[in-house]
Amino acid sequence: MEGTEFKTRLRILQQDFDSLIQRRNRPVEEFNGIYQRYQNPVLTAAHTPLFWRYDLNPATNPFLMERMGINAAFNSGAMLYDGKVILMVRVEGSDRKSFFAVAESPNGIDQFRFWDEPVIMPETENPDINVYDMRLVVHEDGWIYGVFCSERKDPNAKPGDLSSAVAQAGIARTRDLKKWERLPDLKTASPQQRNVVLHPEFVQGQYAFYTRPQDDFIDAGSGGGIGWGLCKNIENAVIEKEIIIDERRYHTIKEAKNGLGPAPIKTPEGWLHLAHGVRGCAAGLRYVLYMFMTDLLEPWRVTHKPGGYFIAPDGEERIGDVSNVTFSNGWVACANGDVLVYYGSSDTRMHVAVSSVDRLIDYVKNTPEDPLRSAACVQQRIDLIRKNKAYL
Ligand code: M1P
Repeated sequence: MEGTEFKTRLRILQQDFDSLIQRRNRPVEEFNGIYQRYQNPVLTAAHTPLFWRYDLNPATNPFLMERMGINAAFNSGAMLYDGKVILMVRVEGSDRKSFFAVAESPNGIDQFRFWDEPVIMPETENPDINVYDMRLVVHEDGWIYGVFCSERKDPNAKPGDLSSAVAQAGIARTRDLKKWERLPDLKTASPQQRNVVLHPEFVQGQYAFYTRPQDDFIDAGSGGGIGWGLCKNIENAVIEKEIIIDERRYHTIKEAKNGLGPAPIKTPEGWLHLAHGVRGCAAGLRYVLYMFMTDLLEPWRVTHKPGGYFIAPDGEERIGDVSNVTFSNGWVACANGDVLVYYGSSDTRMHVAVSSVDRLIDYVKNTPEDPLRSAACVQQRIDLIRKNKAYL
């Protein structure tokens, strides 16, 4: 390729990239009163900097080829930092390996821009093969923690079985989101753990974790749902006693498995929780988001559990690398009471939905619980219809 052609193509790539980053995001027309979706994903693979993907030296890359592709940018932790909204993004290279990278936005709705370099996450003695789905927590001990899934090949897999894997909760901490200290993985009685979340406050003087015990890498098996356990020492985190606080149920949105999303938001009425529930269907697994509330002083005690899903895949969200998935591991409670809910769709891209603490409290407290039987659901709806008669 001629030098001028190289430069022209690079300029076009740069212009396209800049207009993608600067593109304003607008609310969609529909509004259910609970949260407002936005038109564009806040992050996609195309938001990763060109210099992560292209060798920009005409001498070593005369065809201006994309040398190291990015496949997806999804399932992000979130927090406010230095007056910006920060996403700790699960970025997946075209080689299928995930890694973490920070993207920041001045308003949390658009203009997300990746920091120049991905996170350098130290490994443990037993190196992770894949890391993903970090939950960011500003803990009252003063550290920012990142708890994430660390995946390794199953050492007991039979010869020829190249798929069996072991998932554990990796733990790291930082003061500045740049330099990370890796701590030993969480130890529990369960052979596998995923979707582990650190509670932001000490409970009974100890660190507290939400867990998701599972027998197998994919199947929750005897893992009954979202668990809870305390641990004395975060530098060698061991949960001796794990209880299930939000169980899976037959013929619900969380029949196959569930898992906590981001760390809960503290409100005067209780802790607001966002989680995902999974069910199987002919099209495969379907992941939706749901909410519940726990007691302020006993965060393991569920006080309100609205029935049904909060967010389910919609429109283009339904399609991607792993279709029919909405997954959240990040939200931000803003000073003005807004809550920015970040969710990945179909393991491909990131979206935002905007709600508020007041709306979410109303939602969790006043949405009827799942009565678990069709006839009881009909009765719930008839009660609503008859009450509404007075207003028609
Ligand atoms: O592919 C869907 C999701 O699968 C896993 O979640 P869970 O452990 O609940 O099945 C995670 O790998 C998640 O990243 C992914 O979005």
